Amino acid sequence: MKQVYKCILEAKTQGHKLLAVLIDPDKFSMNRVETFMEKVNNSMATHVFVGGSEVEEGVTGCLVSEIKKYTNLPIILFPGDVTQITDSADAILFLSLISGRNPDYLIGKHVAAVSKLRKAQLEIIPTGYILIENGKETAVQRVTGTKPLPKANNQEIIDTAKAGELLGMKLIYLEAGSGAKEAVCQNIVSAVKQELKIPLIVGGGIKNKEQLDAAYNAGADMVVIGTAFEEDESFFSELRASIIVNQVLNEK
Ligand code: 1GP
Repeated sequence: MKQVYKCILEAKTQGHKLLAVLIDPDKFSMNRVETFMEKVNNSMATHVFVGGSEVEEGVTGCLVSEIKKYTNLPIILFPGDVTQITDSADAILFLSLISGRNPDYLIGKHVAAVSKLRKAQLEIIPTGYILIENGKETAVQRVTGTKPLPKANNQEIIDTAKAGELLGMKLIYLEAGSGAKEAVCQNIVSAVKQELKIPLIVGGGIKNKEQLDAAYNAGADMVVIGTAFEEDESFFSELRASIIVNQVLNEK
């Protein structure tokens, strides 16, 4: 059994940056899995996240089983709803939407998930999920009926992340939203990073290597990218090329 959280903690301690490729079952057809995963395996990706805001019941389980045939990377559920829980993954981000004030996403959905989780072998990783304003309405905002935290209010974002850590959450995820116009800005990432002892995930609107590096340099331990890979699979080659350049430079 993969020890997913332990490996994330070890990577953080050693300064190894992690990259999760997000696959949204609602936007992904089953017949793309094999070729897509070949590209994922040949890239710098370290994890696969599976989940979406609105996914038909049963689809996530089938997709995870198919992905598993083609990769050894850990597969982590990033569920928008209880119906997306499937035992075929390795772990689940047990998300609390701590930027919002909808009790369903702070405790209600968690209670509803327990009967499924009790029977599953999934590693459960409690995660404080913080939605940050990015200039347009996101699916998370619409589905959960919550407002994102204003991006200008650094202190509220920092305090929210710290409150999540103090509540015992094991990861904090700063989210601009899928396909966000603007990724979470570097000063927010670095300010939150300075407060936290637990690993920090950053996602939403990251579309190129410069933005990926900017998130890492600001302090993200793991970055999540979905839309950029969905829209242009050549982004994988861009990442592959940069790994090779780094290897060559390191060997000199
Ligand atoms: C969304 O953070 C993830 O929940 C990834 O966002 O699709 O914009 O890469 P993108």
